[in-house]
Amino acid sequence: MNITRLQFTLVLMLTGVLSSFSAPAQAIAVWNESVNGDLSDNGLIPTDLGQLQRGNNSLTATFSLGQTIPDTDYFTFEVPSQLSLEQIILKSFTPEDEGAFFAVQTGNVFDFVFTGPNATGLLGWIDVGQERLNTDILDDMGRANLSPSAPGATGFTPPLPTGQYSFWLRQGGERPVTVTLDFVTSVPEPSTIVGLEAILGLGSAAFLKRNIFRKKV
Ligand SMILES: [Ca+2]
Ligand SMILES: [Ca+2]
Repeated sequence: MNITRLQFTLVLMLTGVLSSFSAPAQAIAVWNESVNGDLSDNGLIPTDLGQLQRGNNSLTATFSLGQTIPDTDYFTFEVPSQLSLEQIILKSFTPEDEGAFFAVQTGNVFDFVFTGPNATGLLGWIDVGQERLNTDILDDMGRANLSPSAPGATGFTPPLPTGQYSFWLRQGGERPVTVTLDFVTSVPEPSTIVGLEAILGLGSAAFLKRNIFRKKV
């Protein structure tokens, strides 16, 4: 198939765009309580982590609902424009025989309080333990609206789009739980190809996708 100079230029542009989508994720230490201090105990003033970066944004926190030293952790961050939150990977969870509760709200405050077995006001939540180690828990949080034990959450299907989100890490027992979470962002799937199809013609775009993606395998 012959392609014109304009089409060739667009090939180079498209190659650059696709390369940016496939760049390896970087591990970024956004917050580690052993270094940065305790996350806020007050949901109305959650610790502001700022904007997430592209790649893996790592957070490590220790929390407990102990009667002697209670410590819940609230934080908020922004998923900036051009990025979406694809996954939350549970990278570590100790001790192994404990459980914890994570929840997310939209906005920069976490004002939800339990008033019974009802999650109305939450975007999503999850009961989590070591059995979910090295798995994505964002999709599970999004299915919380289907829970019969605490119905009412809004629910969602990942990725979460650009916006402000607030989180609550809570443990129901005396012993502190320590977790590391990787908040994984990426550039949303390209609509660019669709636009280029209109410019190049379906045959040319299909040719490009076949050859560019074949190169990446
Ligand atoms: Ca803490
Ligand atoms: Ca705290």
